[in-house]
Amino acid sequence: MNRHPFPYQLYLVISEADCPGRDFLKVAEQAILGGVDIIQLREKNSSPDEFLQKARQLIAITEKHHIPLIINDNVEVATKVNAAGIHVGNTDASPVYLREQPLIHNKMIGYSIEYLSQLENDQTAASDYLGISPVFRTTTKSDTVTEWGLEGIVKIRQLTSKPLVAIGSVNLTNAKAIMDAGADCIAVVSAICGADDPQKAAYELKNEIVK
Ligand code: TZP
Ligand code: MG
Repeated sequence: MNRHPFPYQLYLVISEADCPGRDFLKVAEQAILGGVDIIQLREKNSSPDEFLQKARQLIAITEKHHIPLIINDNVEVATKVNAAGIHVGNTDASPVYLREQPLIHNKMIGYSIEYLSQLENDQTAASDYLGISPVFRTTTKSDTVTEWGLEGIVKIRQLTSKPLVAIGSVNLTNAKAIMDAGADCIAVVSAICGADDPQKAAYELKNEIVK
């Protein structure tokens, strides 16, 4: 199976709450300077207005650095800021539905895989990349289903040619093994947002995975 190319390798998933005591916009910019090449804004506890405002602030930074901004599970925010894409989970608006919406249809659509059976449906086909969610259990997101592990990546890699983005407790120690198992990209929250020096953390992760 020919793998679909994916031009991004280090994906930062961020919310203001992931960066206590710090300006999340500064963390994002430092992460970009360190090598993050795609960012997702994932705001779970902010009001719709706050989400929109944060997206507006963050897209000013991602556009300045020419990297895509993906919005987690919010069509209105994604369209209003003209984000590059939208990321949805198994219980959100479906990729097939999003692909039919005039304002969304040509945006990048990411879709989290929590069950192997999701690979057999049209939703996967309608997506541009698949999230392996989570590759390892994480305290950052507690309501997860399957811990895929490296074996899960290998298995999913055999079943689809879509780009695979692994998320969940990804760090400097396991990043290379995750890529070697068949992921195209690693996504992190705490490995960068929780680091003393987000730019250095991003640089070290990127250095670990670039061939
Ligand atoms: N989806 C699956 S795991 C996860 C999300 C958003 C959180 C990953 O956070 P961390 O801190 O990189 O483990
Ligand atoms: Mg969701």
